[in-house]
Order: sequence, then C-alpha cells, then structure tokens
Amino acid sequence: MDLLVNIIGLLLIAAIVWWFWLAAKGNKQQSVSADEKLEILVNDGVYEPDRIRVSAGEETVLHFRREDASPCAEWVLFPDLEVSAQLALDQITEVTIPAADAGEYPFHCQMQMYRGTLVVE
Ligand SMILES: [Cu+2]
Repeated sequence: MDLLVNIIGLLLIAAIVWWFWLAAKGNKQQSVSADEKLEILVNDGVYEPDRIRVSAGEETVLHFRREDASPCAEWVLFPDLEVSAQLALDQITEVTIPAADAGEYPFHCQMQMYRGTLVVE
C-alpha cells in the first residue's frame, strides 16, 4: 500500500512539473496578440516581449511595466507613430497607440538601447 501511495505521489509530482514546464514554455513566446493584455516588461535592457502584435485600424493601449531604475529605460518612443511616454518606475504606464496601418513600427528608449517592434496586422 505504501508503495502505491509513493507511486501516486511521484506521478502527481511529475504532472505538476510537466504542467509548469508547459506553462513556462508558453510564456516564452516573443509576441502577444491583441486578445491578451498587452503588458511589456522593461528590464535588463530588453522589452519583454519585444514584438507586439496589434490589429490595424484600432487604437490600442499598451501597458509598460518598468522595473529598470536606470534613466535609459525612462522613455519609450514610437517615432513613426509620433508616440512617446515617460514610464514610471515599478508601475504600469498605459501608452495609447493610435489606429495605424498594417506594418512594423519599431519602438525604443531614448538612447535606442531598448528596442522592440510593434507589428500592426
Ligand atoms: Cu536607453
């Protein structure tokens, strides 16, 4: 009986590990769709995700969560869309992207160290 309990325990652990491994793998994707909440983490010199997919012809709100205290991360600029925003540290800053035509619009910090691409499709 003890053996059976142990086997069930091991199977449960395996299932949990499997579940988290799959979940972690799912989060690794480099782009988000408009259906998901458009949250972008700003930390360690990268936007995460760095490719953001949004729908053409629709205004979109992006949520930038800045965790990098360096001044480098303070601003995000979408030069082609004439959008810029100052990001508050350790907070989520909403950045409204106006309706745009299909295409790829790069965005970056003011020194262009952080870089990302807004994919409008
Ligand atoms: Cu910078």
